[in-house]
Amino acid sequence: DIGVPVESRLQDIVRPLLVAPGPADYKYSRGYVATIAGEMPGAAALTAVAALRGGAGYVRLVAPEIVPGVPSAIVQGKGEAAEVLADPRVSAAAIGPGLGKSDEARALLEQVLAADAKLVLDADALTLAAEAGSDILHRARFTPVLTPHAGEFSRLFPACQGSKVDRARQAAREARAVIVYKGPDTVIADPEGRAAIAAAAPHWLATAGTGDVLTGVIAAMRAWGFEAFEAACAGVWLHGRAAELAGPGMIADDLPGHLPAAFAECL
Ligand code: NPW
Ligand code: AMP
Ligand code: MG
Repeated sequence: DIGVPVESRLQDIVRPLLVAPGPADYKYSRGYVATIAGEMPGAAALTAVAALRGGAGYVRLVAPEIVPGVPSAIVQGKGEAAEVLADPRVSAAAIGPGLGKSDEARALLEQVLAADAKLVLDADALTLAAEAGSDILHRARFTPVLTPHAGEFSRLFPACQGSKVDRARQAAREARAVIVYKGPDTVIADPEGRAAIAAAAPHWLATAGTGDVLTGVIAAMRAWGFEAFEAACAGVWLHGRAAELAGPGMIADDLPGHLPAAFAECL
């Protein structure tokens, strides 16, 4: 009924889009990302570093006070989320990794859904949206990107049926969002019925925190100016390629450091 063929040559979608910064660029012009994390400093750090390595020129991180290993990101306390999101230079916002499911987390999600920014929603933000009813996602001002793993997908879209591609497409229409349904066969689907499959990522991506890295990379692509579907495709490809370059035995902390080499292959 949707009639658009599944595009599995992800690299063909991604390669023409990735360009190096030019002489007129400066940190704010390259994309300003706000990442909103609540409780877990590790996840917050992974998302923020990944947004920077994904090419964002500026990352502001709303997080618990102590965040390890992200000197390039500007860290602010949770009470300052509204102020950060109101900054007109913020072009994309990521929420979910390390957010937690407290009342405070729910309030942060509401603030992000009201923001004038391109959104990437993952992890606990998806679980909170499932509790609130997925219609809450319709509040987003621009087509959001949602990056559920299988557990998060079934919480948010319990009624979707059929193959993984079918379920991703149904979810995209229902949520009016681009869905990145993760796993060894990640499916990226948009509300118009386009879909792409990334089935070549190495299985050693199955380790704690790799999803948090993907969220940051896609947020960087959104901040750069990619449309939601293209940002998701680019993020998934770069993430998988970085994992290949990192090799077996990698941990999520290693992944952002391999993004520049993955990028360089596209230029
Ligand atoms: P089961 O029990 O395996 O059958 P949750 P989460 C189910 C942060 N992190 N992959 C699974 O079912 C995240 O950002 C922080 C995974 C289980 O019942 C979040 O904020 C890190 N799960 C928070 O932790 C590094 C699958 O779903 C449930 C599944 C919780 O995120 C790690 C798990 O989902 C982590 O990223 C699949 N393919 N299929 C840090 N360093 O700070 C089914 N499930 O409970 O939302 O937990 O994904 O760990
Ligand atoms: P999360 O569960 O949110 O931490 O995300 C895990 C990341 O690793 C996602 O990008 C998944 O697509 C990827 N991933 C998980 N398991 C595998 C696997 N067996 N093979 C390839 N990629 C995987
Ligand atoms: Mg996750």
